[in-house]
This record gives sequence, C-alpha cells and structure tokens, in this order.
Amino acid sequence: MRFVKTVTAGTGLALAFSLAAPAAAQELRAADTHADGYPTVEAVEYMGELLSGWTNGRLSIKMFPGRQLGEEKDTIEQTILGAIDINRVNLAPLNNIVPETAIPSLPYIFRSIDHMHKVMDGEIGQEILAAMEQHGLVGLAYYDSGARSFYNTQRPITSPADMKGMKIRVQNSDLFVSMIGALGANATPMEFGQVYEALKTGVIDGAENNWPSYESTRHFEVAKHYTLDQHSLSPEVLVMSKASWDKLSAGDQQLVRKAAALSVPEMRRLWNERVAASKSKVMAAGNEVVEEIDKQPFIDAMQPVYERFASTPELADMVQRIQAVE
Ligand code: GTR
Repeated sequence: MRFVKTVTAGTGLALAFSLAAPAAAQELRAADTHADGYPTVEAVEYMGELLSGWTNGRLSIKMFPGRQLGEEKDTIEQTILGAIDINRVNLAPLNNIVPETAIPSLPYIFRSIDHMHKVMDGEIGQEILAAMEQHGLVGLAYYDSGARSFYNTQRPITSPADMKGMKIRVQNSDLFVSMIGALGANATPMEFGQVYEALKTGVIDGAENNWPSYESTRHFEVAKHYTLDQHSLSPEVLVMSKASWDKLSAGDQQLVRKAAALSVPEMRRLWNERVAASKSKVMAAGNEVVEEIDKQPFIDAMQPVYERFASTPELADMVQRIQAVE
C-alpha cells in the first residue's frame, strides 16, 4: 500500500490510499545486426526515447546493436522464444518462417521504392505483419532498405551470364537461394557477420545488398564491382516477441505501436541521408559501379522463383494485388 497525493478539484490537496502496486519499470531488450549509428539502430533508439518520455521512464528500450545478441537467424529464434523482446531484421530471413513475407521479398515485385511504400504502408503490408502472429512474432513496422544489388570481387556484372558459376552469399532464405540459382550462380547462405572474411579469403565471390550495408560492413573494400540491378526491395521489419507482447498491458501495447509508427518517418529521413553518404564514400574509393543496366534478362530469369514461392492461391493472389497497386 502506498500514499498517493491527489488533487481534487475545489478542495485543494488531499491524501488518498491506493491499493495499486507501483507499476514496475520495464526495459525491452532490442536486437539489431547493424552497428551503432546505422539508421535502423537509431530509429529503434528513438522509439525507446519516445516510450521513456511518455511513461516517465517506466517503459524503455535497451538496444543491443552490432550482433551483440547473435546473428539475425539466432536473434529471430530468440525473439520467438521471448528471450529478446524487440528485433529489427530484414524480411528475407523471415521468409522460411512466415510464408507471406516471401512475397514482398520476390525479385522485381515492386516497380519502385514509392510502389513498395504504397504496398507496405497499406492493407497488404498490414496483412503480412498480422500473419507473423501465429509464428510467435508481432509485426510493428517496416523500415526502408533501399534496393539490394550484386557486388563481387571478380568482374563487372552486366547480365546474368556474367554471374555464371559465381558463388554468391545470400541471407538465410530459400527464396534468395532459388533466385541466385535462377541466375545461373551458386548461392551460399551465410550470416551477415561472416561475409567480409568470406569475400576476402575467396570462400565466396560476391554478395548482394543496399548502399549503406555494402559500405558499413566494408564489403566495398574487398568486393569492388557493384552492379545496380536492384533485384530486391525487400524492406526491413520491426518485430516484437509475441511472448513479451502478451505480458504488456493493453495500454502499453498501444504505446509500443504508436512509438513504432512514429519511428518510421524518422528512420526514412536517416535512411536517405545515409544512402547518400554511403554512396559518396564508395565512389570516392574508386569502386567500379555499373549504374545503368538492362534489367529485363534478370526479370525474365525470375519466373521459376515466382512459381515456387507464390505457391498457394492466396500468395499468388497477393502477387497480383501488389502488382495492381498504382
Ligand atoms: C541488410 C539488412 C540486415 C541483414 C543484412 C544481410 O540490408 O539490413 O538486416 O539482413 O542485409 O544481408 O544479412
């Protein structure tokens, strides 16, 4: 039991008894594979500041960036188990767990970043977030990830033929394995943190990512050929453990959703700045960047990937609904 001061209108200060226990402070543990300062990390930290501010510090987020809690695949498992509360990951490593996430990861499904925003900010995006729940995750928001493109240590890629036989690292996603195979190269699923060494020692010839990841990981220092084929606009996603979610009061759940939503425009602002900075750093290093490329042969090669991953009538329908968004 504790004393609570209450101000009652007209009567001035009064003392009242309250039987309610003081609400315990709660620190949500958040994971991100990226290092401190990366836009996704900063956006989740911003979300934490909002929560702390609104609750006088009762609800907060402790961010563990830079793979401190493990590689993406492990942190996803830990999030499902409830050992990690919040996780910022890419959609691709969720493809094998939540089939719906494969659809926005499909190569060339989006015509542009604007198209991707429209789809993911709208009904279809919400549907995919909701589909995560039966797999132990509560989808909170999407963050930008630009476009993923190929880079390698061997030669400039100007068509799928240039990739023949190349060993390309992919995230832990069967869809990405299948995509690389369809282009005539060999996919090697590997954790993000191992890619730099693998490129350097020749275990792999290449990988694929957006400007900020190509730059922040220093992959650009060892894999000098970057081709802007932009095969995937698969966004980042912010998820919460369903186990942790269920322990929050309905009011706190609302606060978490609101803070996540408000972190999205902040993330997009940071993202655009970071893309520009990363690009100029890579260009200044003298890397060979193929900016203009005929994407059609890449698009044509992807048919089998669509057939395999848009595998149910519902998923095939989602492909069509995405394509129909203006
Ligand atoms: C980045 C993404 C990370 C991770 C990484 C990878 O673009 O932000 O979450 O998925 O790609 O390729 O492993």
